[in-house]
Amino acid sequence: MSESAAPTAQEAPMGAVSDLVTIAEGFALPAPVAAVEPLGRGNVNDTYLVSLRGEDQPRFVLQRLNTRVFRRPELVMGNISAVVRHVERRLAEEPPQPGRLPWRVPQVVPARGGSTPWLVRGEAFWRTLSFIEDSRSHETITDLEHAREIGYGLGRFHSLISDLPASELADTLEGFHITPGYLAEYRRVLAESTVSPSAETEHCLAFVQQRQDLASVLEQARTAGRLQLRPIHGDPKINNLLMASGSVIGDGEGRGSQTGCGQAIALVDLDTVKPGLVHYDIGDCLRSACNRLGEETRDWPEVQFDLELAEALLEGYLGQARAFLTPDDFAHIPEAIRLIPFELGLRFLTDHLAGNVYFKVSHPGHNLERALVQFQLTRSIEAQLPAIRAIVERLRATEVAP
Ligand code: GN1
Ligand code: MG
Repeated sequence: MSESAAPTAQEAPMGAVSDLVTIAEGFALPAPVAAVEPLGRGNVNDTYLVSLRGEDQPRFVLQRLNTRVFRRPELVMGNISAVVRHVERRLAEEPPQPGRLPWRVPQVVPARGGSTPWLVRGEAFWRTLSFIEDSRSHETITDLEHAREIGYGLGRFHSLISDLPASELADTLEGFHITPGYLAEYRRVLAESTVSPSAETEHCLAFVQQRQDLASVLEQARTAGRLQLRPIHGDPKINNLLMASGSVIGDGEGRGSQTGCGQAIALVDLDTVKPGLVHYDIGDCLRSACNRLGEETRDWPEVQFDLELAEALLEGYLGQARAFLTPDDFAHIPEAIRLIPFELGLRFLTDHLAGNVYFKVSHPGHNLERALVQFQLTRSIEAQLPAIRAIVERLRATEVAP
């Protein structure tokens, strides 16, 4: 994928609120729309929360897909529908997990009177999904239990899609998470960049220079047949894992027993579901959750990879996922933990050098700051790599209670 090839700098400005209401009403919602307001902090798509008129109506998530990134948005919708169908079938077949709230899946809402689950208005591609009520998401990690739940959530999702053949999903974002491709793109953009050099850019350029040989570690293992393509989420960062905000778990006899508050109950933002390596997801989840300052901090010199959080997260993950991981999968987890923050830093840096054409930015230098955060995180991971390897090895050898 060429992230910086797009000619225009930013998303077109948001539509007026009345336009958004009209667009939302183009979907088969159960009641008239009361309000549409911005939701979350996506770096690529525009996302809104839709409330309906009347008591106790469910809410919905309206999104405008960025079609400069997702060039075939109808294939994105096809992948989402395939995964939702598959996961629902699996959930219907399996017994409830004791002590756990049910896993939840967003529903795709069809367009009113149409045969598609999307609407095209001018150049814009819109779609609507159900909102997962009684949940909350976090921009930064709270504690070890939160980390364990994030790991559980990713493992649960991977486990539920582990028997969906990757060949049933379209490649909706060619080159996504293929680090050598991002490196080639970086070199191309750097050669043409007119961004004035600064101490920070020089620091980043040197950082990449020293690590370019690491870029192909996962792709080489895949080409050699040691790692296999599977369906993956593609973007399991901390704020895409939803935690229950106070529900009660039933005891099966109509009585509520224990509170499930804080349990992971859904993994949302399914746009990047496609064939890939589970390692992309593992690396992305850890780089996002084990940096206590979060990926948007400006205090990049203070960024660290927190080993304790990583251990708890991996423990939660393996409690669900160990059954379908091979010895080669385990062996590549530490490298993935190092590679994915490096890759994201490279993507942010490239976008900075290209003039911010891919990720939304709120101020000049925003992508450079984000790159510095990811590179500092990579440096911290590198310094702790022997300990990370020891944790993965210990968890591989120990059966962890799910
Ligand atoms: C983008 O827009 P959002 O936040 O869902 C990006 C991810 C990055 C992430 C970093 C399609 O995701 O790959 O990890 O920003 N998504 C795409 O915050 O490029
Ligand atoms: Mg996303």
